[in-house]
Amino acid sequence: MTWPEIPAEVKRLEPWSEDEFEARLRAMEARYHIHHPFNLRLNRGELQPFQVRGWVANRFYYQRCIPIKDAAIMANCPDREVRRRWIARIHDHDGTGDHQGANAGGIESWTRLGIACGLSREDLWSQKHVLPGVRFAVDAYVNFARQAPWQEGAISSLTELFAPKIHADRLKGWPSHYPWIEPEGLSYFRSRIPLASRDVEHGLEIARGWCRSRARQERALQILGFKLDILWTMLDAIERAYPDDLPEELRP
Ligand code: AHQ
Repeated sequence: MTWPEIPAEVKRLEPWSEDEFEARLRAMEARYHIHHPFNLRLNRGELQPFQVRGWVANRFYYQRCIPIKDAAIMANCPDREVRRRWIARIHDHDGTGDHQGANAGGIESWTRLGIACGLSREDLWSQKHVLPGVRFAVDAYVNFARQAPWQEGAISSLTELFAPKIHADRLKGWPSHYPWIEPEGLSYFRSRIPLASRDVEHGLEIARGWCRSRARQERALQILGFKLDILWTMLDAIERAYPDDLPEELRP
């Protein structure tokens, strides 16, 4: 990653207090993809079924790459206590035990969301609908996690500071906006809210421990901005690929 240079005079400044540092991370909410025009239309019920299906099929690529990203962070992490907590993220997505029902994991829940929207399992797992811009953004996230210090990889997951609201918006609006979606397809969003809060707690702990200097605090803001750009760029690609007047034969 070629980060913008942090000026030497900034690096020399005293670090922000922990509260100030966290407030600056949270202030980046303005760049969260909840504010993206495509997401605004999605959560206002203004999209046609094919546009929702396009979003679900592309976001599936992000979801199935999350445990790969988390495994990359773990592979870089020598701290057993951190790994003992971080591995929960992999189980949340890949499932545990018999991998059936409630143990099937978030990727399976997202598959069920796709089927509830009228896509097939093969539509999702074949990656046939994955757009270049979505693939490049998601792969940039996975490759960042592989190459960065594990603490920086952990910090990049802190976009979930802002995630509970976006899931709540879907649960509140979609049943009336999109009655054609089987209601049980929304269970992923319901399951994610407590998990996001748990993960953010751990991510903030790691960020506080790692970012003891102003330079590292500034880098943390750059990392969070990078991940916010990944989420935003995915919606840019999806919005452009699925205009309202997309010819019928090209619609997912
Ligand atoms: O479903 C999401 C998820 O499992 C994760 C993991 C986390 C990470 O490790 O980066 N981020 C994340 C997010 C999920 N859903 C997104 C959404 O809008 O549904 C939000 C996204 C995030 O905020 O990073």
